[in-house]
Amino acid sequence: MELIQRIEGFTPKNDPRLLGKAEQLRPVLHYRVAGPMEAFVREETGDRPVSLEELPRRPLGPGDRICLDFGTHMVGRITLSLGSSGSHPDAPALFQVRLAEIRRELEEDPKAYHGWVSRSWIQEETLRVDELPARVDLPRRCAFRFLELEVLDTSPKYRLLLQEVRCVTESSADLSQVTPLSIGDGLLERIDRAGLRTLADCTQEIFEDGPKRDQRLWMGDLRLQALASYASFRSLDLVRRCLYLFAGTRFPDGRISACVFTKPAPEADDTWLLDYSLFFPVALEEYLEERDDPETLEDLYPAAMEQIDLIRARFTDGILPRPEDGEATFVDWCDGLDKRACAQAILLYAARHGRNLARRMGDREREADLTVLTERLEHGARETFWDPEQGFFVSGGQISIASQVWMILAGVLKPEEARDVMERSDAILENFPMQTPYMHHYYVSALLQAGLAEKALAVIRDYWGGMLEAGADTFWEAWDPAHPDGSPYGGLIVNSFCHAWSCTPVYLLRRCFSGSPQAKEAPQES
Ligand code: RAM
Repeated sequence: MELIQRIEGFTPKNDPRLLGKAEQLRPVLHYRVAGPMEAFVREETGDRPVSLEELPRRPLGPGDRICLDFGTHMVGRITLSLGSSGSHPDAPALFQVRLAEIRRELEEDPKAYHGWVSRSWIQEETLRVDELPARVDLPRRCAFRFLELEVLDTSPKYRLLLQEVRCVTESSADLSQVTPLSIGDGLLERIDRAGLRTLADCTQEIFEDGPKRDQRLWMGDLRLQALASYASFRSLDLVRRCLYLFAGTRFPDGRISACVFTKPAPEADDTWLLDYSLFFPVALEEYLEERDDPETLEDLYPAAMEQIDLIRARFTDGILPRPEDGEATFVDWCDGLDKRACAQAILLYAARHGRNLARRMGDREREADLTVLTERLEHGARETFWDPEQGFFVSGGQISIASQVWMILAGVLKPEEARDVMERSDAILENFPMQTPYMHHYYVSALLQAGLAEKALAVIRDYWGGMLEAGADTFWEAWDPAHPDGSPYGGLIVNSFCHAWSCTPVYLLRRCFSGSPQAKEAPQES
């Protein structure tokens, strides 16, 4: 499934007042200096360790490669200190630097990538240095754990020396300020720590989806990072800033874009996803549950309501999504998935949050209107998508886990029905397998909502724990254990291995289970 939307002559509608408030909320970045923990040379027979102490004196000539391991995932700017050995350098040093978030990424051949996401995201730089010694700042902020330098050429008269490599890391979340989970369960504690690091590395001047790619504010990602942040770093001003950014630059008809660029200036992308725009009222309501903030409510309430109105206006009779509405819905990177049931459920889910917002605003008329809408949507969902014989929701002839999950989160089923569906969920998992931690988050939430806390916890252990076992320091954008090399983009090399929407065990473990861990309560999904 490719996600490429392009609107000729797209000019977003900007609201300078809202964007001005977003600008005032720009956070301060924290910096820390880090260096490599180990060095090695990649060889066909395996990695050969190289002593870090000896590295500055190790002459590197054409074809030599050296790999540095910084010990964990980091985001920052890298400086190389270079020298030479032999005669005075009589030609520029030509070398390539590759950065990799995981060890596996280094095995990939960048030239072999022909996917639909730009290859320009691959973190490699070819550099030519005329004078040695030199200090070279890599031009871009990097997301990495491994750095590999390969010498392309020096000259017969000299060799290159890699004297020092350091990284100044950047994040607006301070890892040292959050106490890691301590519940006497090693695996869950490790999952929590990797989740915290994932979130911290994505918490920059905005909530980025991934610091390697796309480095951008996406609504679906923001909603989940905000939840995880409430349970950990509590970057509430940053959530607020991001909400103002979404409301401040929109499609000309008022729709909230799926993502917003912030550099050089805020600008809505010409990509629209039905579910993502509906997460705006959801995220606003959740923010207000964390903080009493009448100013933000007043500023952003109109944009929140507009999203619900614009989408119900698209649906047949205001409640039934058309095929094109399903196609405009993201849900997961799952090819061939019919998303109409999800689209309807997510409108219902957003309408329930919208009703809470209306209540906060004291907007009685709107509250009543949304109450009617939720009743109609609930009724419509049962009529159209529920198959009582099979005991599952069916969308376009498909029984997918995504449809069950969203219908349950939207509160369409009675508690005992929801439990029955989710108890049988294993039987349908293979129909349209979930591709991402994003979809798994909602799967776990639906299990919790259905009262199946143990099963929910088992999914966290297996799925996020499986990523740790496969070598994750931070959680990945996409992970299907059955296809560990899979990519939604046509090449693992452009996958993001520190992706915000994957950090939610931080929220789930801290907010939805108590210390033992045992379910305390299901997340407030509606
Ligand atoms: C990708 C990113 C992002 C996600 C969108 C839909 O570009 O992974 O996180 O929200 O897709």
